[in-house]
Amino acid sequence: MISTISPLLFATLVFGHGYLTIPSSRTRLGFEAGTDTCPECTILEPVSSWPDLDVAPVGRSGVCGYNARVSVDYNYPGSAWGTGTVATYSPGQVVDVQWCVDANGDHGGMFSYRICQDQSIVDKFLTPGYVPTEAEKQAGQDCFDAGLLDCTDVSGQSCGYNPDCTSGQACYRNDWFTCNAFNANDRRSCEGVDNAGLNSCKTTIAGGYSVTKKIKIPDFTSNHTLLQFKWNSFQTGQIYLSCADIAISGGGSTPETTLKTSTTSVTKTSTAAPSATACNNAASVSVTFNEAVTTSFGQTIKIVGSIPALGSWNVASAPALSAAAYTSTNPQWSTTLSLAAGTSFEYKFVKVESTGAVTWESDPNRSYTVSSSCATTATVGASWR
Ligand SMILES: *[C@@H]1O[C@H](CO)[C@@H](O)[C@H](O)[C@H]1NC(C)=O
Ligand SMILES: *[C@@H]1O[C@H](CO)[C@@H](O)[C@H](O)[C@H]1NC(C)=O
Ligand SMILES: [Cu+2]
Repeated sequence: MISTISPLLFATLVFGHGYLTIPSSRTRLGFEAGTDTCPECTILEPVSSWPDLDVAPVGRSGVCGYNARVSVDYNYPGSAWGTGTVATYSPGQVVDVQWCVDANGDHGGMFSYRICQDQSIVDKFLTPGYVPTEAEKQAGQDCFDAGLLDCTDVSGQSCGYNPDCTSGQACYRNDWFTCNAFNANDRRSCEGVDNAGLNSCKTTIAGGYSVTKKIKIPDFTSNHTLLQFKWNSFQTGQIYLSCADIAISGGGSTPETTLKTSTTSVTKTSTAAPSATACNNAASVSVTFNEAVTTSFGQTIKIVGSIPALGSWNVASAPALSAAAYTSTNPQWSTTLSLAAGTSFEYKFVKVESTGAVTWESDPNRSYTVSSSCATTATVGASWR
């Protein structure tokens, strides 16, 4: 059904979001110091955030996040964060960690915590006044990716699969933490994970809901290292990154602990990539493009871009999206296209009036690379801009 809805509702798809609160992230400290006026707005976008959770380069967002709204780079110490640590843990300790999702920007998806065990890499993010290069930021992220703190490392913690992810997709894994179904009627998305009350944590747009989990600190010590939080949005092409300065000290590691750790990491490899060795690379991928855009009767949304399947920048030959799933609360246009694995292209969504008049999205062009892994489906979530 197509209907006109208020611009306010559209804004809810654009603003909102989340950040690490416990331990206090650099973002939280920046907010508390008044340097940052929207801690939940530290966003890596637009990127492919779903279903391949770790494919998006971190760019200038780095491992700790870049808040473009206030031009704050959290990848090096500032006056209010990064020169000291906010928590001290011990190796193997199980600790509570918490992040905060804004009531208007709860995009569902999955989240994770990581620790990079290479001190020389982490040190790049601890030096006051030194701005890591994008290459160093990416090298940092690669190290954090290798240091995923699995949900399943904590005995007794329940670790599920995301209801918006299907078996065979790259997101189908329970070592990450998951939000509830994006469109669930009850306990939806990330706010539904704990069902915490509104304003159980602080955001600036519509109030926050806290999401608390347990992680197991790895068998590793450092006087100053970083705990990274990463949330991949299901609904939008957005990833939220923050980090906290922590110390891990004490607790000698026994031979048993070492043995257990190596066993765990073998298990972890097979959990993290369940089908990596059991598939042939897909020749083509069914890529679903979901565009959140408010339209009125007679308007059509198309996707036009640099490859023939997207009309080679010619709107007349570009595929139209379907409004079959459009509702006033979720104004979603969607299409699924079969695209050759590995293809890279640029594109935009356009709004076409019944008169034929075309409105283009604002610059820059969006870009996408079709995965060339086992996945045969992918979803790109976007909002009109
Ligand atoms: C941490 O600091 C203490 C005291 O300065 C020092 O003795 C120790 O070697 C440091 N540990 C590491 C892992 O750097
Ligand atoms: C987007 O792509 C078109 C076609 O290649 C190009 O003409 C245009 O300059 C691009 N826009 C930006 C902002 O790069
Ligand atoms: Cu958002």
